[in-house]
Amino acid sequence: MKGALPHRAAQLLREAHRVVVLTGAGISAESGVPTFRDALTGLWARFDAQRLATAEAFHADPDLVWGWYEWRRTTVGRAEPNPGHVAIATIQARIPDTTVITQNVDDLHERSGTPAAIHLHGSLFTPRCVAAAAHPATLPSPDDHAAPPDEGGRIPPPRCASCGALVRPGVVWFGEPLPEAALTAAVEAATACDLLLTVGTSGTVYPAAEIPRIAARSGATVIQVNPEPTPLDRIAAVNLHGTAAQVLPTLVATAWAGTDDT
Ligand code: BV8
Repeated sequence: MKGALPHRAAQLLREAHRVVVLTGAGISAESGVPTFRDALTGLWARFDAQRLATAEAFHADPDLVWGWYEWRRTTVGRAEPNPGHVAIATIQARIPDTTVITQNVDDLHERSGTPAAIHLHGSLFTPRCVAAAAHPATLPSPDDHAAPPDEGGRIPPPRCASCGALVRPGVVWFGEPLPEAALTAAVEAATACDLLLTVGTSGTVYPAAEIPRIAARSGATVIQVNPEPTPLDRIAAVNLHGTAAQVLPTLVATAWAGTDDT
């Protein structure tokens, strides 16, 4: 990360009035939560995430897919928010008109002081049954099933207490529509913002990947934080090539250096 870029990015952030922060799996990587494509180890190492994260895969082998999500939920439960999550909560404290939009299904934004993150792809913590009524289901407590071994295992999904249908993870699978209210709120925020900070997303999954592009087309300035180049490099005014837990605290400290108001 070159020296000059953070100062330009810090000035853009300090002068912003309406901010959107869009996060992908990379923001949770330094909390020990593997990114979507890295979350395939052990039993699932031979699978493609995009094929496993589908209704078809769940109906073909519910125990395999439910076991994967329970292993991921257990991993998230053992994780803590990292300084990148905390820096985003600080941005919200400094600039009240800040909307956090995440593609992630973990709860690390909520646990780091961002209570109302918009979850475009649902959550590991809101299971529902597969019936049309989509009855909300309670999560099995760890002793409801033998705790998955570290590398995970097949776990039969519970049955809905209301109708007896299978319970599924409360996430958006490939081929499923995003929650309408979440997507509408995200598009509205991206259209109205003057600065969009995109952190830890490959910008390849749609329609979430449209959000930074909508902001740029609406006249916002885009800053990207990612250790790797992505398709979003070309719409970003500043590309900070580094990790979230390293770059974001530096960005926030530089933006508000010398100001003691919080
Ligand atoms: C839909 C929940 C329509 C599940 C996920 C055009 C328009 C609309 C749709 C499409 C389209 N083209 C194709 C589609 C279909 C498809 C799609 O986008 N396919 C892609 C592969 C081309 N989209 C869909 O199916 C969507 N639905 O369009 O429905 C519809 C409408 C009406 C009726 C019926 C249907 C649904 C997409 C949602 C899928 N669910 N998650 C789960 O988590 O199990 S998406 C999943 O993948 C994650 O949410 C994640 O965000 C995303 C990408 O995975 P990763 O690569 O791991 O994560 P990310 O992209 O965030 O990349 C990690 C980045 O972090 C990397 O760049 C890395 O460099 C960086 N990084 C790593 N370490 C760090 C770091 N950065 C900072 N710090 C670090 N330390």
